[in-house]
Amino acid sequence: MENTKQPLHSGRLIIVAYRLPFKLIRENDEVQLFQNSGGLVSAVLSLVNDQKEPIFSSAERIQWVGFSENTPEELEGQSLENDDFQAHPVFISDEVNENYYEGFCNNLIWPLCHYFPSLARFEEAYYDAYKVANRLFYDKVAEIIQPGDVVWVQDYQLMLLPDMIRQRFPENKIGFFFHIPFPSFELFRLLPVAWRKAIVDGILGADVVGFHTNDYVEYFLKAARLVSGYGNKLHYINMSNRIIKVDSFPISIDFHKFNDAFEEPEVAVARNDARNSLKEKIIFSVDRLDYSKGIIHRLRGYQRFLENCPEWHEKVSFVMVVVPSRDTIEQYQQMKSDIDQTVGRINADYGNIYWQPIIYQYRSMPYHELVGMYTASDVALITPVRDGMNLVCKEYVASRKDRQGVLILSEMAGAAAELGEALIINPLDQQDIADAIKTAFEMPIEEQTKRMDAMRERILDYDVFAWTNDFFTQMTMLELEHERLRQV
Ligand code: GDG
Repeated sequence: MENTKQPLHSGRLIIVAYRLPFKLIRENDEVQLFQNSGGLVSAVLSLVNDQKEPIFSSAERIQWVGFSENTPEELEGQSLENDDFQAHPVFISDEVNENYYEGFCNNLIWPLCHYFPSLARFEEAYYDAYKVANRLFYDKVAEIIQPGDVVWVQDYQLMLLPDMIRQRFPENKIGFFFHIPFPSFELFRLLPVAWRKAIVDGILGADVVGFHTNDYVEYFLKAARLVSGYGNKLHYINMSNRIIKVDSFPISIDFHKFNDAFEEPEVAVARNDARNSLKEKIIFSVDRLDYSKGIIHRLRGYQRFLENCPEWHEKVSFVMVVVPSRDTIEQYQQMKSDIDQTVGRINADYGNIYWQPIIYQYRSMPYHELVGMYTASDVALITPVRDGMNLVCKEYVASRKDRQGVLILSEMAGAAAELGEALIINPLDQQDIADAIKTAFEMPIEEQTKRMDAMRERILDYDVFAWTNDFFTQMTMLELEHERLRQV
C-alpha cells in the first residue's frame, strides 16, 4: 500500500549490488521474476513501506542495478520490474566475470578480509577485470541516475564504484556498506600499493560508509589515514569540499518474521518431527560451505566433547547442514572432502547401530525446516573463524519464542559484539568448544531464558528495519551538516 506521508528524501533510491533482487527464470519465451526473500531485499523495501516516517516515496519503484546471469538477447523486450523493484541488469562477459568475481572478489578480497592471506591470489588480471566490472556497474548507474537520487552501493564487489559515481555526479548522495570484516592494517597492507589506494579512495567516494562493528570502522579509518592520508575526527573525514561519515551499523534480521514463525503449522511439524526422531539433546548448525565458517573446527570441538563426556553418548544428535557454495573452486572441494572424512570418522568412531552422533546434510533447507530446526535445538553451535556479522545466530535467537535454547558463538563473528549472553568461544580451541557444549547441556532453563531474553530484546530493538533507518538517518544528518557548512 502506498505510504502517503512526505518522505525524507525526495529522489529515488538506487541500490547497486552484485546480485539482483530477483532471479530471472525463462519459461517458454517469457522471463518470470522470483523475488529473493533475503535480508537486504526486505530491509530495503521497508524504506518505502514499513517506516513510520517513510525515507523514500513509495510512488517510485526502487531502482536496482545488479549483475545479470542472462545475456542481453535473452532479456530483450522483457519487463524487468515488479511492484517493488525495477531491475537494471549489468552484463559482464564470462571471461571478465571469472577474473572479477571468482578472481579478485573470491580469490583475493574474501580470503584477505577473513584472515586467510595464504589463500589470497594477487593476479594483475584479477585487478584489471575488477576495474572493468566496476566501470560496467558505473555505466548502468550513469544511464539511470537523476538529480536527487540516492545511491546505496553494497559490498566488496563494488569498492571502486562510489568514487566513480562521485566524480561525475557530485551532487547525488551516495552510501556504501561493507558486509564482510574489514581487516586490520597488517592484512590490508598486503595488497599492492596502487590497489589498496584505489580501494580506499573508491569507498571514500561515498558520503556515509558503513561496517558491522566498531573494530572494522577503526581498521578502515586507519587504512584511510595510512594509505591515503585522510585523518578523521570522531569518525568524520573532512575533505576539502565535503564530509564523510564512517560508522558501524550492525546488520540485523526481521525479528518478527522469525519470532512469529514459531507457531506456523509447517514449522511446528518440522520441530516435532526433529524432536521425535532425534536424541534427547539436539545441536544444530547451518552455513554455506566456506573456510571462514569454521566447520572443521566445530567438528573437532564436538569430537573433543564426545571424548570428554561418555555420559552423553547416545543422548545427543548434532545436525550439521552445509549449503553448497563456490564448490567449483579447488579449495572448496578440498574443504568439502575434509568435512566428509571428518564426519565419517567421528560417526565411525563413536556411533553404533542405534546412534549416529552427526547427521550431516550437504544441501540447503526450505525455510520452514530451517526454523523447525532452530526451534527444536537445545544448542546452536556457531563457530566461524571469521565472519562479518553472522545472521544465523540472530535468527536462532529470534526464533526462540519459547525463550529456551543456548547459543554457542565464536568470538570471531561480528555478532559476538552484540550477543554477550551467548556462550562465547574461541573456535580454534577444541577444549573451549567441548566445555561450552557441556555447559549448555547442563544449563538450567531459568538461566537459558535469562540469556535468551536479553539477546532477544537487543535484536528486537535493532532489527533489520532499524538498521536501514539508522543508515539513512545518518545520510540525512550529514546532508543537514553540509547545509550548515555551506551557510557558514
Ligand atoms: C555475508 C557475511 C553477514 C543459510 N542456509 C540456509 C539458509 N541460510 C540463510 C540464513 C541466513 C543467511 O542464509 C546466511 O547469512 P550469514 O550472515 O550467516 O552469512 P553470509 O552468507 O556469509 O553473509 C556475513 C551477511 O553477509 C550480512 O551482512 O552477516 O558475515 O559473510 O539468513 O538463514 N536459508 C534457508 N535454507 C538454508 O539451508 N532457507
